[in-house]
Amino acid sequence: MALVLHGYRYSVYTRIARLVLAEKGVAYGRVEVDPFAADRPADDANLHPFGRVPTLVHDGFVLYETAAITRYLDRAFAGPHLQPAAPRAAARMDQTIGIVDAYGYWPMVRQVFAHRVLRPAAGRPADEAEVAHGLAGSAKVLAALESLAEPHGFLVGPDLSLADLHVGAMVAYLAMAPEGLALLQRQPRLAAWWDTVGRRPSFALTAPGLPTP
Ligand SMILES: N[C@@H](CCC(=O)N[C@@H](CS)C(=O)NCC(=O)O)C(=O)O
Repeated sequence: MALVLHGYRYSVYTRIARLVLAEKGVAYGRVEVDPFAADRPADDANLHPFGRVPTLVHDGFVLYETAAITRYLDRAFAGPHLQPAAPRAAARMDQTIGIVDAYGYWPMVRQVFAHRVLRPAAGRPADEAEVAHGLAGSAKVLAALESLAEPHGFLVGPDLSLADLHVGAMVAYLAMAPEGLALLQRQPRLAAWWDTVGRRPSFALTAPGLPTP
């Protein structure tokens, strides 16, 4: 059995797939692919027609789009089930993942984290206007998640689900920016959820660190 994840160290979507693999206890290989590199090898680019990461390759089965990858991993491998069976909990999980993909990734990761944390760490210029727009967008997303979150425990019920890992990877990056953490702390359910979920070993195991100048 060959299971290989092609992804990038700092990619939040790659981390989501890695979190799922860690929670399920599945062994896999990794191929490091920088989707932002100008000289990306054609073999890697060919795996993903949109030039993004991650892509999963399982015994010749090639799969891209993180939400598809994580659902596949959950169905194809043993370990804890990360998708609730009840229709409404499953719908909330899908909705929560859809919200952060559609409305959260850009402001939380590409604007706040990239410009407040990643670029300065790498010695690259940051754009304060991007941070400001990102904080406004992130506030809206966190408010929506707060209104949907269960009062205690995990985002969509009593057990860990793909929603916790998908949102958690993005919140982990947002919370590395002081203003991002402050936004999170204004949402009591989400702040309590992150205080528990963010301490799971899978998050420590997949922490990407930061580049140096
Ligand atoms: N819809 C894709 C999004 C993946 C994505 O945007 N990945 C980022 C890294 S976190 C990327 O490859 N960005 C490269 C680029 O924007 O050119 C998924 O769910 O996998």
